[in-house]
Amino acid sequence: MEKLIITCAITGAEVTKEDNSYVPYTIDEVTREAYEAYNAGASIIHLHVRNDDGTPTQNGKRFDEAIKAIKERCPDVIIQPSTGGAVGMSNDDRLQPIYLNPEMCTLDCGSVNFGGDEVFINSENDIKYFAEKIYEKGILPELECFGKMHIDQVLRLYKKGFIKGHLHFSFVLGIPGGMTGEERDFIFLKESIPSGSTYSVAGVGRFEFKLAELSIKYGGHVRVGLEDNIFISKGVKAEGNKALVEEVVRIAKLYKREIASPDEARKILGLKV
Ligand code: KMH
Ligand code: ZN
Repeated sequence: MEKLIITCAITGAEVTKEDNSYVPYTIDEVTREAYEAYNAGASIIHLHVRNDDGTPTQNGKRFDEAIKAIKERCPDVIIQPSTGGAVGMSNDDRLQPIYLNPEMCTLDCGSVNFGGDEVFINSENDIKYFAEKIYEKGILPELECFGKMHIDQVLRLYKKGFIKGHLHFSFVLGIPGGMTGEERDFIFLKESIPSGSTYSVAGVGRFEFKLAELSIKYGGHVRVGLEDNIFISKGVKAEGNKALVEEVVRIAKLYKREIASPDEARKILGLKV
């Protein structure tokens, strides 16, 4: 089986220090969390940035500062900035980090309810617009799918040439309003993608480790991190992103699945080494 790519989503846009005091806001905090996750086994850092007060931002300068600081401590790590940002941000605001020429970024492949009044909007035309800008820069998008219909959307856009090259999916399951993360959901999704493509699974909340284990078992890849889940076990808060990555490494050992270094992850994803 291919080595396991672990992505760590260190901060996101929604969780706060009130939820878990390790959620990083400042550049120093973001760098600490990325460094510790990398040392624990993460080869990709899924990156959102915040202002020092914790509010989410897609400001290009803030991303630049964060990426430079992370690269100084972990020079070979793959940085995957979010183009999702936070609910309600404009498309051009969300796209700011791609102008820093990262190797990867996210491409959200459909709309989804985010609980309460929040709707994360990604219309078909939005996806085409993001894809055009992302491929123009030669960036590999991680295709974030919150349910089966988003995979179908990707396949339609692939046929029409709007999405191209290697298909690397991320199944994000367990969002309130999105698809749940039961085993049957995971199996349905992994069997719905074309052969030759790769996938990673991000289980939100209680689904995080259950889905990580399934993906490890079936040859997929895994995303964990405080963006998705703040607990290491029921009712016990994780002491940072490092603890979440270490738990994935522990499960991977049980299945004799080796962990990919950043360069090994690049090879699996078809990125330049
Ligand atoms: N924060 C969510 C609204 C992504 O990074 O591309 C969107 C999100 C997806 O986190
Ligand atoms: Zn994100």
